[in-house]
Amino acid sequence: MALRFEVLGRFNRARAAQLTLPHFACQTPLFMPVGTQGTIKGLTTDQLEEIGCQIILGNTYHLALRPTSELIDELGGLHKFMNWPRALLTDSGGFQMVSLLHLADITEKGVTFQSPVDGKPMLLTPEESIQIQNRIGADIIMALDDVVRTTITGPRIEEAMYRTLRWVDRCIAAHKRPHEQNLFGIVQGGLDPVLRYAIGGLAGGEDKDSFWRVVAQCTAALPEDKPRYVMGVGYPLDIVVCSALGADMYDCVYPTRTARFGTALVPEGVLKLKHNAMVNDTRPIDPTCACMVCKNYTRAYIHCLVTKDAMGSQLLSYHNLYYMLQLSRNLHSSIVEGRFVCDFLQKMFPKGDVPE
Ligand code: PRF
Ligand code: ZN
Repeated sequence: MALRFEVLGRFNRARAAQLTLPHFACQTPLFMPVGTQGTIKGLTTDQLEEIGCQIILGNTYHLALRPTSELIDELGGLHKFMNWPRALLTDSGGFQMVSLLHLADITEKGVTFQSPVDGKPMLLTPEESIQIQNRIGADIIMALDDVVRTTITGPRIEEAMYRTLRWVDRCIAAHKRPHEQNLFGIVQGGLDPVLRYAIGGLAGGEDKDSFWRVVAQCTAALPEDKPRYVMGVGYPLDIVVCSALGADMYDCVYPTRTARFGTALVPEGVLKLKHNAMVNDTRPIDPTCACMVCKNYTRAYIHCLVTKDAMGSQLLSYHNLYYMLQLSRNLHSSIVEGRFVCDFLQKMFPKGDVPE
């Protein structure tokens, strides 16, 4: 087995655990920054280690197109190629194709799409997704799933749920490196409580009530001794709530994407650095934050850079990822110490108001 999952503490349904992978022993709840193309936009791998990043997510679809999985394999695998000694996870590619290419067509064989390189039709099968991910060499690889929008209803959701189960068997059969890489299954099922067995396919625009309800239902049904990963989540509040419901792992482009639009994550919510009020504000982004950016730069300086110079989004990405990783660490220690993050909710909702 290429994975060990040890629960170190519990608080009601929340768990704090150590997830030991071939390249790193990670502490959960675990936020995984997204490095689609083999890089977290704007940060070096040294900086990622410095802020305590434990695992990075890469996308099979993007890496397979460029530089190609064959080249990554030839050059010694993704860890070596991107100079990242800690853990990596690759997503299987189906979700990215369906969300990026509206022309993707799903049949029992796999996902057919038009190559963005030459426009030719291409087919990604469960076997091929696993073969590509075996070449890339991440610590965790994901099964190819049939992803449908959570906002649709009817028989298509049931079809996607059963097809994803059939595909996971094909992925298991195709997996050639089970001693070095862990294959994670994904179960689809939309928002229908009858169809739902496990977690995936959420964060697609459904309301929080339905989303949290499905996570609660899934974590109750999933094995206690295995990590539970909610894909594509999320916002700080979602990570806190899902962790309270017993989920362990998350990934999201939000902290780095919102940074590029000039938004910082702070305990009170968000701070818009583009705002005119920042022009002569000499405070750091977050006076309570211990990151390199908050120690060294003012809001006024970042306001001046933001959208004008790449350094603006780099500094904001650094702070935002530090915020998410610090949140994960706080969740871990508060669960172990039996005081589950009341401070997070008090700062985010000082008037006791309820989010949308
Ligand atoms: N499946 C895969 N990747 C994903 C998701 C999914 O359902 C989501 C959630 N919508 C984010 N990333 N394979
Ligand atoms: Zn900071």
